[in-house]
Amino acid sequence: MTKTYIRKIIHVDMDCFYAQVEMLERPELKNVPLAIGGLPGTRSVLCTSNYAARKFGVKSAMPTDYAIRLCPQLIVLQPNFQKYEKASEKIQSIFLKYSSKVETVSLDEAYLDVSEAPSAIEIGKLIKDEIFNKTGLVASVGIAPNKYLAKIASDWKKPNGFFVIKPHEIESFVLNLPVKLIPGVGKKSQQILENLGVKTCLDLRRLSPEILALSFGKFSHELYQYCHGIDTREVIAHWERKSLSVESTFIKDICSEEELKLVLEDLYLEMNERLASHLKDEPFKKIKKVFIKIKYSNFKQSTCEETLLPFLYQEESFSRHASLDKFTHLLCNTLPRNETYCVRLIGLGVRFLTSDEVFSEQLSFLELCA
Ligand code: TTP
Ligand code: MG
Repeated sequence: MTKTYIRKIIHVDMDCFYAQVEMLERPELKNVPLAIGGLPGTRSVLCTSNYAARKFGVKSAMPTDYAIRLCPQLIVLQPNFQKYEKASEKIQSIFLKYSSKVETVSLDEAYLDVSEAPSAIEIGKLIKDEIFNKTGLVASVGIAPNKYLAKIASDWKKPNGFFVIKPHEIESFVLNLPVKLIPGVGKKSQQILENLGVKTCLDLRRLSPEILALSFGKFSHELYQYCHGIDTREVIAHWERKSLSVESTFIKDICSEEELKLVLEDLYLEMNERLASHLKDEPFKKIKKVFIKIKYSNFKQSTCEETLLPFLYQEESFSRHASLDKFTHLLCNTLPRNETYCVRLIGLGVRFLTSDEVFSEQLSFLELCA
């Protein structure tokens, strides 16, 4: 008789990460509503908020000014990414002690495949404790036989959560699961499902495959699998940064090209600093594209990008291959001609050559030499 192979996946997600890092440094902020993001009066949005602020409805991506209307006593701090990256590095190094298969999703979130270990629950507890003992930060941990359920599990009892979905519990857990928690089900899909009378995975299972395919096309296959608790995605041990960008939302819309060019100059300097800091540990990363993003006062967005001959970042090579002039040119190409406009946000960024692309680049070079 063959034994079915059941995976053991742990998902770790730090609680209100940026806010927690700040609260650790300034304990007086611990029990007051706190948010991290752009300052009031600047039309920026929040990155996150602590749980005291969430009681007022204050959450990520909310405009700061709106958040303050909901919670007038809200304290807003500007983000300090270096601090969060430092905390994240400590957490990542803890993960690597417990599994070589760690997929970093973002600064505060990772999947670990611990299928070979006798007890995923024991490892989950050890990780949670070690994160707290070494950093003073609290994580929520979810454990399940696949990635999608492990992620739902880590969110299930947040903050300071620890929740396990064992293989034999999947069926009963999934039946009552609201479909809005399925990965990839956003506002649009939710609306379609609601129109079809679907709220839970059980409702979803009752839909005919034809209706599912008609309403969701290719996504219907994943939906079918998720509502049956199935997710075959592997934990991919290496995460790579594919792009890096900086942006600025203006206090007042800018309606002139000359003014935008001045802002671009500042952003270009910031971009250079961020690249230097990010790439000091990855000096072999090559830049392959540059892009500009513009958001107009009516919230419409346009982007324009240019492909470059891939080059290694250095301050000198950057100013040569991805000069301020190049970005200015992209900006002028993106702005509408013969039309008035007002811009609320401008961003600029680079895309990196991925390791797959580096590999095929090397392969074609070897073929050329053969
Ligand atoms: P999340 O893990 O989504 O949020 P969180 O850690 O703040 O809160 P939770 O307890 O619900 O996990 O994101 C991690 C960090 O990423 C968050 O602290 C700030 C940043 N972030 C943004 O900058 N913008 C966003 O829209 C979101 C969702 C997160
Ligand atoms: Mg988090």
